Amino acid sequence: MTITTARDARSAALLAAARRVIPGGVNSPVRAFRAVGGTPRFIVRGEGPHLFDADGQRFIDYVLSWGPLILGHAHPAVVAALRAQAGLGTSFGAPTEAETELAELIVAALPSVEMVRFVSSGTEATMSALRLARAATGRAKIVKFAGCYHGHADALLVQAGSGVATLGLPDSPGVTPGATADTVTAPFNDLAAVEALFAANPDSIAAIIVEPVAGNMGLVPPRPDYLPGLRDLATKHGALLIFDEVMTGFRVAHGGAQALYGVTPDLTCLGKVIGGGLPVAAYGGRRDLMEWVAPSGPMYQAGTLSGNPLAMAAGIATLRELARPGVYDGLGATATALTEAIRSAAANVGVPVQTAAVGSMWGCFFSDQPVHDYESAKHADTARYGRFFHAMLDAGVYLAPSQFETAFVSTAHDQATLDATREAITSAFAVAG
Ligand code: HOZ
Repeated sequence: MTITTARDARSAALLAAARRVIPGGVNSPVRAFRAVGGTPRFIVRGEGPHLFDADGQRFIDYVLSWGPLILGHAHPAVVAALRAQAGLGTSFGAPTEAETELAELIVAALPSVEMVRFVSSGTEATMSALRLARAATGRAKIVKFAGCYHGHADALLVQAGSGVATLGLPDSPGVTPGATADTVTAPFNDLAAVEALFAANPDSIAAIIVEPVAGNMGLVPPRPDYLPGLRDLATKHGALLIFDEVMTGFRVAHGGAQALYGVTPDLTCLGKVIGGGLPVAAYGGRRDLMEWVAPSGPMYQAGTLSGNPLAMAAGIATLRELARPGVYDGLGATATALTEAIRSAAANVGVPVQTAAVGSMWGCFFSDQPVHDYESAKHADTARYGRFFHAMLDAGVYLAPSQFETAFVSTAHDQATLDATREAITSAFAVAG
């Protein structure tokens, strides 16, 4: 039973209406507050670091549309670019110069990406990158890691993080055994397990796909030897290494996790930040691989709204802002300050907590054990997270409604925002314990 309060009465009414025509009343399960209880807030407006809900409340937002809004809500440069493009037309289904411009910004920033193909969602990007890896290697199997989430394509919905982890689903009905027969899994941060998969599947693994910084089982950074080790294993066994940088691309560093950790993947998936809040994703990589993609080569992949001009305009405006000197240092300092605030407030009330920050991604687990993979992430106290989440919400701070997600900061999160969040953290620990 959902208890409605004066603070969420309008959201509750809107949810009831939505539930009549939309499954669960939401268009993506992670929005539904299922793991924390209560009413998902219906949002009417965003501005800078703030969200405003249908009941007239203001929240400091650390979800930021699940990562894309690295400049905060309604950044003037993004809004101006969208206004200008909207007046010229919203979709042509034909090439535009803006597609080349955004592609050039990406190629210039990411060391491993020589060519890029735009799609409309992260799911499409990972699904297409896998098809490409299979086409180029002539092999069928893929390695994925428990707790990593690469969108909802059938072959990747195996031991998946994000909403699948939040809802505690073993696997999804509708995904046939055939669709996942070529997906083999290993624990994150465990190189020996990957070596064992290669030994058990000789000459048949097309690719390893990994979130270089896992962000869909909560935030779990890679161990220092992990990404270089995956690179070596892929090369040694003739497989491709795919970095799913949908979350980390242009977020943990201008050049993504591959620049931060100095590891070169063969293919990269992007999304979120590159669309500046509009539906854009991409896959890219070495020229010889990307030239397999139709019409250059035989691997088919297409999309009516791919390279959509509004989305390109928002992406270009965002990446231009991110090229300013010092942007990533500032973002990283804010994220680190937030984890320090959580650690110190937790210590004051004797609550065990593990925190992590990588660039502008940050997170915490209510656990007395270090978290390095999905098993250790699942050890966290999700009931305590739920209490903390609601205490923060009551104090005006909007976090992800699940222990198994990552928090983000934007360039709009200034000192005043940080100070207000610190106060909220202290009061939330006092209330939620
Ligand atoms: N990667 C996002 C959250 N972990 C996806 C958001 C969604 O599923 O709606």
